[in-house]
Amino acid sequence: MIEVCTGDITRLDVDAIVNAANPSLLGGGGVDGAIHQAAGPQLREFNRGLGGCPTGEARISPGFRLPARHVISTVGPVWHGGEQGEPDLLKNAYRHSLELALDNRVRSIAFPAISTGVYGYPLVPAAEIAISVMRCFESRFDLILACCFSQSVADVYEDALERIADCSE
Ligand code: AR6
Repeated sequence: MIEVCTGDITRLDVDAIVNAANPSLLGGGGVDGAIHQAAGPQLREFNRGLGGCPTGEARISPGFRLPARHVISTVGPVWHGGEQGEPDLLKNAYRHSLELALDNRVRSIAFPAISTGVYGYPLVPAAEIAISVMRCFESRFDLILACCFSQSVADVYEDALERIADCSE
């Protein structure tokens, strides 16, 4: 099942929350800053040992002080106008996060709107990519949550969820 919710992803009691990280995996602003703040300094220490993460890939860490059991960090693309492989990179970020979750027996997972903040990806196409990849994995999870920080973002996701009913890959 895919659901859209509004609020702070760091509060969610799910098997895994996904972080919209940068390639260092050592923290930053936005949702990344909030997750590191809530998980505590052990997340940064743990991630130091992971040696970074290229755009479109994903890495897993324990949740430390978070209610979530795991943090899956992925790196979405920076938006440069759409002609530099951004859609495929964003698709890969979602796909690799979900594959890594399955490898770790995660049954419930929450995603923020990857790349749509500091990285500048336009919200509507980003939400369409998020929902279409989620549709392809839906049957293998109990719950995939699209965790939106504001109601206006949630509205865009709800619309995409209605329009995109199946996995098209
Ligand atoms: N819970 C859920 N969503 C949130 C939260 C939260 N606590 N805080 C922000 N958002 P962004 P990006 C939303 O900028 O575009 C960092 O510095 C936010 O409103 O966090 O992938 C990293 O280190 C937006 O809708 O991520 C990277 O350098 C969405 O999360 C860079 O930002 C994503 O916004 C990554 O940029």
